[in-house]
Amino acid sequence: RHKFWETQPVGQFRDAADTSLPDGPIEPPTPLSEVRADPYPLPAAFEWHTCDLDDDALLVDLYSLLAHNYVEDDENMFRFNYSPAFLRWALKPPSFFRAWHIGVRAKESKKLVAFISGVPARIRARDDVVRMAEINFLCVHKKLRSKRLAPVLIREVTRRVHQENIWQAAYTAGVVLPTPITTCRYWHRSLNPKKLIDVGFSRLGPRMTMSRTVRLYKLPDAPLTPGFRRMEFRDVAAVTRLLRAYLAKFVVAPDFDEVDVEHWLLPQEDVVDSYLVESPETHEVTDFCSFYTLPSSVLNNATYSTLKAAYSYYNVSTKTPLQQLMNDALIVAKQKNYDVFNALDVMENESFLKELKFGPGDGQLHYYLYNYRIRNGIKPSELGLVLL
Ligand code: MYA
Ligand code: JJ1
Repeated sequence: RHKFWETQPVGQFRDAADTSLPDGPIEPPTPLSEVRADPYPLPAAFEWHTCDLDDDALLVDLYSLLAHNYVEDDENMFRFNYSPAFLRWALKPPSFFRAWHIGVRAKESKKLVAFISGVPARIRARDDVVRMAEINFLCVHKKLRSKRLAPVLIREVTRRVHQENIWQAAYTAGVVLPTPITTCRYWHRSLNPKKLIDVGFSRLGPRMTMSRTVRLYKLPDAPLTPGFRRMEFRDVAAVTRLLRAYLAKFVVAPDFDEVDVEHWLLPQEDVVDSYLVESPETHEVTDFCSFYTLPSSVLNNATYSTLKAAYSYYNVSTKTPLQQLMNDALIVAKQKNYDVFNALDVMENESFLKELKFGPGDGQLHYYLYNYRIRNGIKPSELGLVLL
């Protein structure tokens, strides 16, 4: 059934019942001298191109490939529209490898027709902190689909990851592959209900009018929690402490240090937003919340071309109740003109989704590890990892 995935060191559907298999790496590393030295062959019309994301022209080519050919919802009404600034942020974290930004171009026109990327991360599974690659932005141009190019891209990124002596990876997908460690649901909180209904993102509920719906989703004009403010550079150490202590509670989570927190959580306009609560009395940082900006193109609508969406990222509450903290996140997102606030049912998110009027979406997100088995998988609430 899965001609490619059956050959890979991932949990196989047929092993699901076998409880004797241990947690941890599925196969051991091989000596670096045994890692294949040259790129996998591509069909004759194409060539590999290692991408330089500091090159603005290349970045725009990557942006356009994804804007026209990346992930859509099941009814092809919306398509993710990652911005160039977001792509640079996502792909150039501390100690990134340029060799892991892998393009495929048409030899003749030099047009970028496919892409896959990895970035390095330390991810903890139970008590094991593992160096991994986070694989993302796998994309094949619509005109080149179903020609088995994706397995070539995956093998090539695997080879380049192995060359750095890294043997595990984490990735997410909307499709079921062998085999998810967990399956999460997307939840959506309307901020601009009229527009969401106009573009077909949501529907008027039964026995609801537009004006009742607008009233239902109304939010205060400013955050309610005293001491709630944007995160700044001087907060990196305090936020790192909060986040490390919090993420320790989950079965699978990133192992963030201050350098990671500076990159992944310090606010960048229209890319990532982070807020915290600083106690007005003690000036202690007690709570933290964040979201990233990922618009979607609206396909086939006469009035609107994009939806501005915020995606819940990492949130930590020690003093302000999580529900109150996230309500403030909704308020700032509304003030910043987002149309919708999205969240997965990971970590403790279930505790606020219904209360804050999120509704379940029609999309799922499956989480995977490469060459690392987690027997029986985990629940979404045991997952402390958000990929972009
Ligand atoms: S998930 C986002 C993926 N991108 C999109 O959905 C964008 C729109 N779609 C496309 O561009 C294409 O449809 C793609 C497939 C490129 C997805 N993950 O070439 P094919 C398997 C993994 O004929 P195409 C993200 O970015 C499929 O089961 N495998 O198909 C994370 C089949 O294999 P098998 C996938 O449609 C990516 C084979 O590919 C996915 O032209 C993580 C068919 O190939 C998918 N999303 O192209 C990648 N979709 O026969 C894995 C299909 O066995 C990383 N397939 O069923 C693994 C870790 C690597 C590093 C390891 C280091 C140690
Ligand atoms: O955005 C998604 N679904 C929306 C739009 C559905 C349009 C028709 N298919 C949705 N809207 C309902 C919202 C409503 C608001 C008021 C309260 C009740 C709910 O459900 C979905 C997620 O739900 N998104 C996708 O399908 C996009 C792809 C998701 C898989 C992503 C793969 C990621 C790749 C990894 O790197």
